[in-house]
Amino acid sequence: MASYAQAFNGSGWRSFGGSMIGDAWQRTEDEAGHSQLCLFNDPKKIDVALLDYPEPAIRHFPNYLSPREADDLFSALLGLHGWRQDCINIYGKVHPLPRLHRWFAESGESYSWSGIEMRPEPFPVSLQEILARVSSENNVKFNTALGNLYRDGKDSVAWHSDDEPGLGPNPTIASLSLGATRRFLIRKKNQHKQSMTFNLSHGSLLVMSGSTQVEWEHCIPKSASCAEARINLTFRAINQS
Ligand SMILES: O=C(O)CCC(=O)C(=O)O
Repeated sequence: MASYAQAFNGSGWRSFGGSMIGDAWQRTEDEAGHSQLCLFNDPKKIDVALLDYPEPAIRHFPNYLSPREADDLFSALLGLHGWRQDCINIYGKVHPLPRLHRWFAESGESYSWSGIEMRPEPFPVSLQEILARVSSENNVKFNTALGNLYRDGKDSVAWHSDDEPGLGPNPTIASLSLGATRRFLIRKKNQHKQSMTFNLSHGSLLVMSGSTQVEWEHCIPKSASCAEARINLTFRAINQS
């Protein structure tokens, strides 16, 4: 479990007056005086949370799935046919995306970004129970999921926010990780020095809500030491109207 110190060291956060709320909550404050709360010491439930007080913005559940559940889901998804290799056009040059991906949608909701039109496919049986669980636990009716398959550490996703118009103004995104542990970096858009790193391991869930997608951006950098595959699913609630 990443500790409070690991999560916040070097990113400008400091403990604020030692005020504790309940058993394990501690308020922190950045150099600009923004108040946040973080929760630690409960490895079974949650690792660290960054909050726009009083609304949670980022919550990390390192052991969200049991090892067995995570293993089964990982092999079921890895075995699916149809992981797509798409390309993007950057300044007139075509580049293959450094990962494979696919788009699950309950009712044919579409998704397009940077000129890529994702063809919706129904949620496979292996994902239906987890879709219901993540939805009910977060009080959000997730109806789609973007799946990313990182074949090894050469695959990555660049800095971006999940802020497509169909997601609404302050979307909740629930991000489930399977397979190899990869670093997930998140930084304040207008102040890159304010950043955090989460090591997203097999079976973990990271939930971003509130103003996270407006104010922060995230990425998965390449990792020279990673030779294993990883699958990430970001559950999203798309409003089609
Ligand atoms: O792989 C991850 O953990 C992040 C994926 C992501 O940022 C996205 O799908 O928008």
